[in-house]
Amino acid sequence: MEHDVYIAIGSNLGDKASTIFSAIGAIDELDSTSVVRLSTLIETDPVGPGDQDTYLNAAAHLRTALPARALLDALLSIESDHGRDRANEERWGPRTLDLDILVFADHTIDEDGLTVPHPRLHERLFVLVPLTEIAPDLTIPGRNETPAQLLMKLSPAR
Ligand code: A4P
Ligand code: MG
Repeated sequence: MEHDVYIAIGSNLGDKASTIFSAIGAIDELDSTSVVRLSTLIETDPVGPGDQDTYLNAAAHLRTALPARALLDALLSIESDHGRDRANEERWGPRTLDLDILVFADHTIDEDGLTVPHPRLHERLFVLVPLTEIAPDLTIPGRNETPAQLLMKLSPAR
């Protein structure tokens, strides 16, 4: 069975745009997975410690027959293939590529190493802006609100 999945993509190290396009290509080549839609790449100020470069952020709509855990493992290995070095980085520090599962069909998952919908989705402008572009009316499981509604709540505070 195929699932509609939404992911967040971020990069703030190296050639950010090339990394993102290459990662999208790699995702499209995964078994029984295709990229349906990619948002505009937006430049965003870093949320996190210290003196980091700006990010390029995007969101993508995928269709996949992979289970959520298999998709996560595949995304983590695409991150490594693009120079992500988790062993030597700090939380929310610079990274070549971050691929997060935002929404996996109507599933809510809370397992070791996998929480879906993504627990910080609703508070991140850099996630909600591109997600609103590609899926304004998607109902976020567990929140029963759309990206557009979540974005409107967030905007006045920032
Ligand atoms: N994990 C659990 N749930 C998921 C999920 N739904 N999708 C686990 C992906 N991974 C998930 O991830 C750590 C572990 O989370 C993974 O091994 C996986 O098992 P990570 O990629 O090392 O950490 P992360 O994504 O940096 O962590 P976190 O805490 O989710 O960070 P956020 O909240 O996503 O923030 N500023 C700008 N402007 N743009 C950004 O993209 N990103 C971050 C990361 C901070 N500041 C940013 C940006
Ligand atoms: Mg991540």
